Amino acid sequence: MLGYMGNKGFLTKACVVLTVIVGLHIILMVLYDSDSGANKYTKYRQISDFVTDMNMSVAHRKKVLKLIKYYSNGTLDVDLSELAFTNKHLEPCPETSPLLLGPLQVGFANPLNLSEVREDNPEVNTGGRYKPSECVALQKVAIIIPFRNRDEHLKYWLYYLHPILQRQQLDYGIYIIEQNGKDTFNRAKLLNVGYAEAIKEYDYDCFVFSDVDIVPMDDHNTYKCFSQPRHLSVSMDKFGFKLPYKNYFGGVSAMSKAQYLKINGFPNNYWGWGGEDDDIYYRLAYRGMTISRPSGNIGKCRMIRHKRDEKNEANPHRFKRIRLVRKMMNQDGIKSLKYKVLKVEKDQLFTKIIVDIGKPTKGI
Ligand code: UD2
Ligand code: MN
Repeated sequence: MLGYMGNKGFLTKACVVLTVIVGLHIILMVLYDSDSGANKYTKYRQISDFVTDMNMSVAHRKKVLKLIKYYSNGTLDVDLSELAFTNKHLEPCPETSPLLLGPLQVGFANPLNLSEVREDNPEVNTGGRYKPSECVALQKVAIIIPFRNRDEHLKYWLYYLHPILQRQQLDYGIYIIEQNGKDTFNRAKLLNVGYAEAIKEYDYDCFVFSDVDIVPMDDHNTYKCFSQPRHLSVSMDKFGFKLPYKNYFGGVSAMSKAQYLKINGFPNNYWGWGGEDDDIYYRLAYRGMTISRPSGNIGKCRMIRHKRDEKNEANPHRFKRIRLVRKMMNQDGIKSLKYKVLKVEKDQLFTKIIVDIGKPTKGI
């Protein structure tokens, strides 16, 4: 790890030094060629093209251009943002991001201000979208959060998760799926809506489904997909940092598009608290998949303490429904999903989609 970093650091430095020398040479040629009639922008453009030809990453190119601008002593007074930076020379990101920090301090005592969270994450774009500028992300991940009336929890989630996801070098987008109205809450149906809406917007290949109140305590717990469906919230504070039972799949999970479609998505008819996470587990098991998990240490998470929400009382039908998974999973899922989008709100930190998902029919 260290050896690799050291070597890369040396090469980067050598490359910057070489480029700056050549760059300065060009600047001198351009600046002293007063007959050329070229304006400052054209001069800068020429240098920019030259740097592109050097086969550099965008981040690296930006650094070199800044240096050239600095050494030109203000004579090249052009805003860097005016220049188009293309991604054409980027390498794929490494399997493990070199930006990870390891164990993190997570607490929920200090009140948060969303505008500060926005300022702290200047590289996150409208809709909560980000992709690394230093390399091509290995996965395009939609993060889907079922939501109603949990604004305080959402602030903490955004505060902690945006920096983590950026360090994980993911190409990601955040989707808050808000159930409209006051009928009984339906977590799994909201997750299906999140999937359906996210794929309309971008070619996502991985979907992370997360409660709004869970924050990972180690950034090595990457919010991406694996060859088997992934359960990420494996050791939670509320369960004494243990898995509560072997087949537990609640909290935070990740599935590739193929894994999700293989189980016909999630059930739409679990109204109220409980059971839907076990239904999803059985869908996966019945389709021959196994659960992938990080180690208990890497998979540590905190859940913000809360009371059971109104209109999310324990679902009395959950035990009966669980016994019917094998039969129901073909009829009920993403293929039979019906809902109506009422409003889409684009914040810098997230896309919020307010939906009408109906209400439970009698006997369900
Ligand atoms: C557990 C599971 C959760 C789910 C649930 C049963 C853990 C850590 N999580 O969560 O994945 O299986 O049991 O349904 O064990 N929500 C709202 N507004 C509401 C109600 C719920 O936004 O009024 C959302 C929110 O994202 C919340 C999630 O639904 O985090 C799960 O609800 P919960 O936090 O009340 O349930 P909990 O903690 O028992
Ligand atoms: Mn919770």
